[in-house]
Amino acid sequence: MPSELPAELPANLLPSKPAAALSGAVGVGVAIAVGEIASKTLSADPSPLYSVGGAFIDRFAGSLKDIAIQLFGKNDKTALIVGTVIISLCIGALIGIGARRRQWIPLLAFSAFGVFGAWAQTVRADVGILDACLAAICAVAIGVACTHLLLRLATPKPATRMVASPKGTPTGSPTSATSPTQSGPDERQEVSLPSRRRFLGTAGGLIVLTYAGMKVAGALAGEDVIAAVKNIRIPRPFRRRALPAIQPFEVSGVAEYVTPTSEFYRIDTSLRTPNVDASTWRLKIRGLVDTPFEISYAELLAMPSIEEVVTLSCVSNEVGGDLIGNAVWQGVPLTDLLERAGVQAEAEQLFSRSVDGWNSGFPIEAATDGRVAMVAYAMNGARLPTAHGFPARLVVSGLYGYVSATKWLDTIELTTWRGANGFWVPRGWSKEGPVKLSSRIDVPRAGSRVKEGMFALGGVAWSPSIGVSAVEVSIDNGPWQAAELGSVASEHTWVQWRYVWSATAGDHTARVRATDQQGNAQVTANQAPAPNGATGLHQISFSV
Ligand SMILES: Nc1nc2c(c(=O)[nH]1)N[C@H]1C(S)=C(S)[C@@H](COP(=O)(O)O)O[C@H]1N2
Ligand SMILES: [Mo]
Repeated sequence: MPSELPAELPANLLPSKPAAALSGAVGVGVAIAVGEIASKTLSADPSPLYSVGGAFIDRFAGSLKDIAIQLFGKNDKTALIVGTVIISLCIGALIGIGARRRQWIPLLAFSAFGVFGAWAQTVRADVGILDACLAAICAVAIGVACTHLLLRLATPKPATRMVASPKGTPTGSPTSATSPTQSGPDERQEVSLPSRRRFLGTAGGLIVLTYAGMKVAGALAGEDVIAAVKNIRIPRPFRRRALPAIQPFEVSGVAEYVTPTSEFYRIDTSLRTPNVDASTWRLKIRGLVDTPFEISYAELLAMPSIEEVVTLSCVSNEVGGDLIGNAVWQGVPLTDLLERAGVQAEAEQLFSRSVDGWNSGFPIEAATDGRVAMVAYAMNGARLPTAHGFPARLVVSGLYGYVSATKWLDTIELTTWRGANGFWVPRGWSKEGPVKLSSRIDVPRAGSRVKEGMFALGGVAWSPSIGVSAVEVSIDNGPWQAAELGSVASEHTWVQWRYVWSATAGDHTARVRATDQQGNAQVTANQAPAPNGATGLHQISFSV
């Protein structure tokens, strides 16, 4: 064994473990920030970080049976990204500790990170492989360099003077025959300790730079949409849909008939809301059609449009839940686009894809049977907000969002029923998703206390594309009593209801049920949202 190359460096010539851990973690942080900036400047968006988060959602969204997986509200998404960063930093700390004795570890481990990030970018989002690799190489190179720089600053240097023998030195052990240093070099090296201030100063500087880099990357992400939408003017609809002039009653606390855009529920799997540039966006229509075509945003807006009021509901909405809203939508009827393409006889499914890869599908009949089915570009009189699918989305009355309401619409493909499955189908949700007749009590709130005397209960009921014909209320399991119904723009929207009751002191329960325009009664058996929508009657307890 060549004696001049000891397998292990003596421990007193290594960086301390905390310093090494910090070096690795800072290196990973720098690499993530570089990945963010590089992918923004290379237009390799979404970045490695967000692509990895997205891949996580794709992979695990279905196996987490909880409905929260479909919700993925703003907080869940932030939590996912923050969690990904924290886990990465911890792995970085381990890399740093490993690098104390094995200098090749950072390069290898960071490269693995880079490959994973680039893989997620190219496979999950359609980032070009060259751009993804370039971003990964920048991130890995700079991250590894920072880790090594810090490790070097933390490494004690051998002093020139050698100490002849441990004998007689205070650290020398009389039982050194069994001590692990026995096989090491005979001489003890004196070391000059690294400057703690220089190490911490450099690490701190890199952390500040990383933070600033993430902020810059975030700002780069916000810019384009604002620039792109400045000159957009929504045309007047070719055919308007009048809102009810007045409602026969108003119960304060009941959901407004038209949900304000800012209060409209939001559900999607996208980690970073797609920023679509309307000036280059094109809606593609293809598949089993005679003449596939593409249409630009300006061309879409130039087509005759309709305005319709449609209630949109999420399949994850629990009985009594609020994942539902009613809005005025403006857009181009699907039938106009399908006519232009010439749908072939074998086509059974209208399958649509979002710019971020999410997809959904429903039977073609839903687009052609006369219900509202459109490519919508405006919501409540303004262009679609980014969160709700700018520049265009599908709105189909009577179908849950997960099978129909594709936001950031990119492609409409006509295919067979077996030809494609939407995003949620292999994740345990039904292939077909008609909205179930349902009703909700908004007033009084569950658990609240109301005043004795005449009191109005109120809420909403819906069966989009069929309409609601009756709502009944039962207090304390008493007989079902007819509620008054509000006015509606069409059968595609929910209806507000009111039931006036003389409140007597004590604890009470209230239940609500609805009947649709075809005479079907609301299903009373309780069923969870998965796989095709919750059933059961909404019941609340309150006291007077
Ligand atoms: N691109 C894309 N579109 C999507 C989704 C999604 O995850 N990605 N989710 C769908 C689901 S499950 C619902 S309920 C509706 C919600 O639309 P909203 O966010 O405008 O309320 O969008 C649908 N469109
Ligand atoms: Mo949904």
